Amino acid sequence: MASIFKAILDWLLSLFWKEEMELTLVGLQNSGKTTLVNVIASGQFTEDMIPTVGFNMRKVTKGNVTMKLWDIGGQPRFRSMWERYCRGVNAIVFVIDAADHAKLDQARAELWSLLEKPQLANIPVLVLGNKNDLEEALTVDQLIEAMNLHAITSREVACYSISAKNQVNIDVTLKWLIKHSSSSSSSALVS
Ligand SMILES: Nc1nc2c(ncn2[C@@H]2O[C@H](COP(=O)(O)OP(=O)(O)OP(=O)(O)O)[C@@H](O)[C@H]2O)c(=O)[nH]1
Ligand SMILES: [Mg+2]
Repeated sequence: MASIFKAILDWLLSLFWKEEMELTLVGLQNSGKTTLVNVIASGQFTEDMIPTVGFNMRKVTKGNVTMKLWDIGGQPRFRSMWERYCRGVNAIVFVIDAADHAKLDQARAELWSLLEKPQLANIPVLVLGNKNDLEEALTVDQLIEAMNLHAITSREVACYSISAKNQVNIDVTLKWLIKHSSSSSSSALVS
């Protein structure tokens, strides 16, 4: 009986308290963007991902928040699209393969080039160092250093070390994202 009551209450609350947010995932190819979207949507890791051609859009509902997730291909030929898909979103999620040391410089250059676009000024950025299940993955502090995140002062930025594969820190990632479904929040760099 109590559970029926709670279900009705939840349903009533959801009628009055519904939020929608739009997020864009960018980052170099093979960093794990599509894998992460799948994990968020289904709670399951899917091993054999094919590189994204162009973009995918997924709508996911978590509690009372509906997230529209734009997952953009990371290969060089798709990077000119990144800015367009980042315009007007609640947050930009920049995914990095934290274990691929050879691509870190390129990841930093692409991140900074994106953040310099005037149209994207002030949009909060969440930098995710993915694949922390791999031994060679950078720690969150190393990633903050490598991406020079402390130099970002004009917008909100946070950085987490995650594993889409082992579902590590997906909860804090979602929490941060949902917090940014309204533009009223403010917080400093999280490490
Ligand atoms: N070890 C490990 N592998 C991962 C993780 N997340 C993704 N991968 C693997 O990394 C590869 C690339 O994943 P994708 O999700 O296709 O990467 P993407 O960023 O969408 O790539 P593009 O669509 O080309 O931009 C796949 O083989 C995934 O299984 C992780 O947390 N740990
Ligand atoms: Mg992809």
